[in-house]
Amino acid sequence: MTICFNKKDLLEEQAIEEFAGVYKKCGYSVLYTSAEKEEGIRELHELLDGKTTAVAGPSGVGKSSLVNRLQPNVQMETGSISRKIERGKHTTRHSEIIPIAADTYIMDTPGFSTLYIPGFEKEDLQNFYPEFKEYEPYCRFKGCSHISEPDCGVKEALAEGKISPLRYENYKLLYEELKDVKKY
Ligand SMILES: Nc1nc2c(ncn2[C@@H]2O[C@H](COP(=O)(O)OP(=O)(O)OP(=O)(O)O)[C@@H](O)[C@H]2O)c(=O)[nH]1
Ligand SMILES: [Mg+2]
Ligand SMILES: [Zn+2]
Repeated sequence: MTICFNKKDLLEEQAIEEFAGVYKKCGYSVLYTSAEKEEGIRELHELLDGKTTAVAGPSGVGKSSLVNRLQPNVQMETGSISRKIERGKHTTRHSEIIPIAADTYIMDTPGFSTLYIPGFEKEDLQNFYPEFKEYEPYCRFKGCSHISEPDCGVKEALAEGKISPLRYENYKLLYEELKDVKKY
């Protein structure tokens, strides 16, 4: 599985490598693009070839801008980032499927601001952190959430630098978000 990070042009070379390293260690491939500077677009085309793919990501990361680079014959609307809230403005309001090559389609989708997927429970989240798996046998409790339980193998691995703090902090953030959804 490959994760595409857009807006490469806004990152320093060192940050690019650090960031890619974190995700590669977790078993993902990483592709950096810049829709603005037209970088990585050919590689992205190759990855998508022969498949139907949906973009997914927060509002304002440049999903529609990438779609426009992949298919110059369409012009999906793009929107600037709000300076005040430092987020996108939810420019794309509906999903649209666009042919970009033979048997190859890309679907532009609205960005999200929280991770709310019907039926997706906070307990499911850790399945998307494959690097936690090998430390789970060291958790005292079965079904440990690795958040506040004592004797947690994942938190021990974190303390020993075996798990990336960036990944763990993201996990915690998303876990809290999914927990809050339940209240409504
Ligand atoms: N610096 C930089 N800016 C970019 C890049 N790609 C897109 N942008 C800018 O980011 C802003 C948001 O781009 P969009 O393509 O509208 O983002 P989106 O992900 O489709 O946003 P939503 O439709 O709201 O989900 C625009 O101002 C783009 O010009 C990039 O590679 N580098
Ligand atoms: Mg968009
Ligand atoms: Zn645990």
